[in-house]
Amino acid sequence: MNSNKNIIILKLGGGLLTDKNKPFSIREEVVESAIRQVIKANEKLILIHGGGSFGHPLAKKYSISQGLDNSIPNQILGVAQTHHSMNRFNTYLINQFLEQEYPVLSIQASSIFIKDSEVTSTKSLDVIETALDLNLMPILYGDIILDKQGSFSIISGDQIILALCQNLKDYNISKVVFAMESEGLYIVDKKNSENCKLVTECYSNELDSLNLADLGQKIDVTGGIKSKLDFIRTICKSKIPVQLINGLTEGNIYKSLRNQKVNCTNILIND
Ligand code: IP8
Repeated sequence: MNSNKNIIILKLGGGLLTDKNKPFSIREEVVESAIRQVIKANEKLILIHGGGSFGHPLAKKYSISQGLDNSIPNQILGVAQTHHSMNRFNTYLINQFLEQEYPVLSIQASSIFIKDSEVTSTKSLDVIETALDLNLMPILYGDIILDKQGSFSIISGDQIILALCQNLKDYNISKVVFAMESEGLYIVDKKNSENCKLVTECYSNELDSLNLADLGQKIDVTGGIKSKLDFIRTICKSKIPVQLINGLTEGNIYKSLRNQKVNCTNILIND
């Protein structure tokens, strides 16, 4: 049963925090600014981060999201390396919080989620809820996920968010914020098709009918913008609004966490 304990889920996109084209490269100033804003906002939240250049190149090299394939040399080693690489990236973020004496707890998705063919399940999210009770901010990240059918895959930050939206018991998620590298969704301007216009507000059931502008979004192993829209629709079905913000604009993360006005895309839920 949901009590009145409200939290926000914030995802810091991997493309925001790292240079996806250069393996193992952290955009240090972006990370530092994001962490500073999270600490300053000091809201109860679960932080999720993506894989960026620590996850996607390795996951792609070993085709991890396609599952076990004995024809791929060293694929199992690749699973271990992908997990470890994400762990290293996560440790970098955790260290920054701890240096500022902000209590955070790293939780590995590969330890609390398992797949059985297409279904992702978890025995319990108690560890996350108990951490929240203790004001210990849980940080989860895109990871590898094992499959009971003797295989494995990738669990993206977005999949983790969805699982949290559907399974947290004692916390009410007031919104999910995706900090990305653009203000949100852009549509082709009807008056001038050369231009595109930011969608500042739209209902989740309107997402399908948007004439989205192609901003050349990079496709990653977990699906890029199309799959993000599918996740957003499903999150909204749990009656949770979604906000897409530009994490590169100084102050946006803080403002969003404090519910201040941000130039961004707000996806509202239908009653
Ligand atoms: O960046 C992917 O997480 P995402 C994680 O949230 C890996 O899609 C390991 C590629």
